[in-house]
Amino acid sequence: MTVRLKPGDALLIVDVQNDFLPGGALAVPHGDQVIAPLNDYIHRFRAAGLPIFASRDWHPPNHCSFKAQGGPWPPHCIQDSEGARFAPTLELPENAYIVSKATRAEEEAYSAFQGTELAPQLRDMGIRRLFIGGLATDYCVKHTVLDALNEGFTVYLLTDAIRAVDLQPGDGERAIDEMLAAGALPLTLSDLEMPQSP
Ligand code: VGL
Ligand code: ZN
Repeated sequence: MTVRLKPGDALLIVDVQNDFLPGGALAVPHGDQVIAPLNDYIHRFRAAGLPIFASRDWHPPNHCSFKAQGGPWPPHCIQDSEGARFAPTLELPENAYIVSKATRAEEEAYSAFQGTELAPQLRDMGIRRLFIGGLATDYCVKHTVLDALNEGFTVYLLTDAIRAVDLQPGDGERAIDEMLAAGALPLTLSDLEMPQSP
């Protein structure tokens, strides 16, 4: 399958933050392997003049998802901490749109759409198709993709630019199955073609 980029397309990079990389507070196994392919996507979208969005997990220190508050996770992606910064080797452009989520202590939000203005912002910009990759396949990527489909966007899942936490073996594969069953379309870099020149 080949897909040609066109106006109305946007790249959405989910949570490629230090705490989700090897050595981070909530390291996703091989999470760093999404960076090189995502940089390739970034370069394609920039060359095509298409917008790039990057979500970030952006928790207060007492967030409900942390073990001290009875949640499942160690503290991670605390607002303004080093661990919450985007991976330094991710080549996000100056004009990338940043979406901060799960910013309130009482509410977990795996999806970049939950509690944010992302959907209206995308609609205002005339975006119809989203190309989604990042971390982690079985949490924030999955929930973001499912919400994007529910919001009516066409979703391409960048299968060469996602990695899973895999708390239970197979979680990542099951998440991919669920996203595809819900209507996401799998895509890798080699499927992508640049816009037709006028
Ligand atoms: C995530 C677990 C906790 C994610 C965020 O970005 O997938 N996972 N918070
Ligand atoms: Zn989190």
